Amino acid sequence: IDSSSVHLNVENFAVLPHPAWQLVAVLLMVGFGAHLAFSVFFLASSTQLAPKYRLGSWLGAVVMIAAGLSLYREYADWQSAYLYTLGGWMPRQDEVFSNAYRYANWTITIPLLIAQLLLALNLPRQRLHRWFGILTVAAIGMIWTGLIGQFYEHASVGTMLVWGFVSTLPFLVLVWGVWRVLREGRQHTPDTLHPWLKNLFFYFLFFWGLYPIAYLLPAFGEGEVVIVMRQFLFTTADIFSKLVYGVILARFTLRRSALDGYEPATQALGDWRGTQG
Ligand code: RET
Repeated sequence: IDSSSVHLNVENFAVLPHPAWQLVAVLLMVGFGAHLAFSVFFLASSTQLAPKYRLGSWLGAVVMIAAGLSLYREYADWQSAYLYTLGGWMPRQDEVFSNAYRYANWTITIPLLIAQLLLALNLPRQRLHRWFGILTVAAIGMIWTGLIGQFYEHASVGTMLVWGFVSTLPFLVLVWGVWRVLREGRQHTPDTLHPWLKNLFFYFLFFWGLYPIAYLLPAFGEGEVVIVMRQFLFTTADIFSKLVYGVILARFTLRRSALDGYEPATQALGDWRGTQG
C-alpha cells in the first residue's frame, strides 16, 4: 500500500466502465435534486398543520437543504475524481473522492431527524429534551467512530471493522431509544394512529440499517460492484430515511392535527363561505 493513499476511500482505486460511473453520477445528482426540491414541500405543508407540529416540518426542510448540499458535494467530487479514457473512468492522481462529507452531514441531520420524530409524537417538553439528549449523544458517538473507521477501509479492513463494531454499540442504543420513544409516544397519540408508531419503528430500522451495510462493503473487495453498490445503498437510504420519512411524518402530523380539531385556514374559509350562502 502506497503510504500517501493510506486514508483514501475505495472509490479512488478502481477503473470504472462508463455505465457504472454514470449510474453513480445520476444517483448522486438525482439525490441532490430531490432533497433540495422537497424543502419546498415541507415548507408548504407546514401551513396545513396545527401550529405545534409546524416546527417539525420546518426542520424537515432544513434536513433537505443540508442533505442536498452534501450530496452535491459528493456529486462534484465524483466528477472531478475520475478521468474519462478509452479504457474507462480512471481515478485521477490529483483529486480524491471522499465519503467523509456524508458523515459530517449526518452530525447535523440525524439530531434534526430525531427532533422531527419527538415533535411529531407530541411528547411533553421535559421528556422531549431528555430523549433528544440521549439519542443525540448516541448518534454523535456512532457517526464519529464510523467516520474514523472509514479512513481505514482501503489500508486496513481489520481497523475498519473494529471502529465499525465500536460504532454499532451507540447505534444499538439509538435503536433501543427510538423503540422506547415510540412506546412512550402511544400515551400522547390518538388510538387510531397507534399502528403508525409500530410501522415507523420497522421503517426506521430497515432504512437506517442500510448505512452499516454500506460501510461494511469494502470488506468484500474494492471492485466496481462494491463501489456502485455502496453509493447506491447510501443514496437510497438517504432518500428513504430523510425525504420519505419526512413525508410520512408530515402525513402523520396532518392526521393528528385533524384529530386535534385543527382546521387549516383554507378549509375554514370554505366553511365560512358556505355559511354566507
Ligand atoms: C456507521 C458505521 C458502521 C456502524 C454503523 C453506522 C451507522 C450509520 C447510520 C447512519 C444513519 C444516517 C442517517 C442519515 C441521515 O441524514 C456510522 C456507518 C451502525 C445508522 C439516517
